[in-house]
Amino acid sequence: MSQRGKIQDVRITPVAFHDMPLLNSVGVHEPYALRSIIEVMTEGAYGLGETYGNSEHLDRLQKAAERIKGLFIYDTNALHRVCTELLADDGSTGGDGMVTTASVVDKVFSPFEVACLDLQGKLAGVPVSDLLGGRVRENVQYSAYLFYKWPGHPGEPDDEYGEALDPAGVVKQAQKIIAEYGFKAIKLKGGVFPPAQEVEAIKALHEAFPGVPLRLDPNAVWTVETSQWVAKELDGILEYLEDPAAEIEGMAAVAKEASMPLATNMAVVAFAHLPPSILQNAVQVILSDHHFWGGLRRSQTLAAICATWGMRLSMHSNSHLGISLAAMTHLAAATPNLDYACDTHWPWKRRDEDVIIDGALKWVDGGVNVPTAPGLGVELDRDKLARLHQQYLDCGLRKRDDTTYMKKFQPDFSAHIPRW
Ligand code: GKR
Ligand code: MG
Repeated sequence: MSQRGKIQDVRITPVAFHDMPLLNSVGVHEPYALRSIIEVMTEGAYGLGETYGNSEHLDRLQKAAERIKGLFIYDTNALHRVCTELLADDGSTGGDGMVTTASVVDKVFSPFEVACLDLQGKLAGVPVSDLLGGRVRENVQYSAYLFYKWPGHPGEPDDEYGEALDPAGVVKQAQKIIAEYGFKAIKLKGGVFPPAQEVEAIKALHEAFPGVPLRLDPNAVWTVETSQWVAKELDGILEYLEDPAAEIEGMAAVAKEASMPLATNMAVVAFAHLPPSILQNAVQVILSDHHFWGGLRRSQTLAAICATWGMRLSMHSNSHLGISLAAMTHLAAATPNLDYACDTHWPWKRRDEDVIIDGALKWVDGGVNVPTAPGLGVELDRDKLARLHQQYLDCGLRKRDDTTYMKKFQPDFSAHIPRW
């Protein structure tokens, strides 16, 4: 092991950025989304990582940060080992308000691995995509990720996207988002209205955007029977149906009848879930996400498993900032079979709110050009970081809780599954 690249310090800064009232099966997004920004320091250089910002996760990150000092940025195996030891007695799945739960170790390890790869790239003068095997594409395509939404947060003026609560509103949202970014695939977050209404929304999108691949994701709120009905209704229209029913067993039952592939970021979210899912042919597309699959290299291991077992690969997203977008883009650029348009929540954040210096990530034709500068290719803007950290301190949110926020306005709301 090289003696160069010893981790001298680790800094973790929680930040908050404005979010829009996006509806989903568990409620509605709060006015702010939380993230943690990780800096790993060595030899006068720093590497960046970005991950969830809820306090429970932040606490684990801080504990891990203390333990990884003195390790080498090249020895990510040691890093993973330290996270495993640290979290040995942690039985939680680290879900905390999100619809996806996964391995806590992989979640904690991920941003440190990304930061180490950023540093490795910076010190070697090569982009992270080179460290991951080299770019197989110069531009990583993303999908137009549509949400049913309120016009603005209650009590606040309408936001730039306005209301989308019916098929016409969803089509209008798609037109706006596609006009701005040029996306060539569309995903609708469902699980909000009765399934027949969401089926109508997809049919309206199909009519408005003929030939554009479409996906629907109700986050597992439907029964197996309802999922099978939706699959039949949308035969020949959906590119894939994402998490219609809950758990591997539910997905396997739907898959037996559905004509389109089923995708998941809920039933299979950790390596341990792969064998039972493969045995039952429960899902045909895994939505990878380096934030919970254990970083970029473990996501490539997942890609290899998918290739071996004939599953395809797409990418899941949660509300995120530019460091995550850079990491997602390098990963997809260097992973040949990650070839569906990836999900991103990017359009839902304010353009001027981020922690990186403007201009490094270029949106072209529905995708992001893969940065070619060393490392992730993005640099921290310390003024912006300070601003978003202050916003974190001021906003008072310490975890994501879409359900409680929803209940403030609709007291009878229930996040019970299955709902339809
Ligand atoms: O942002 O509301 C949301 C989504 O529902 C998100 O939490 C999910 O994790 O994007 C996600 C998904 O594909 O399930
Ligand atoms: Mg999903």
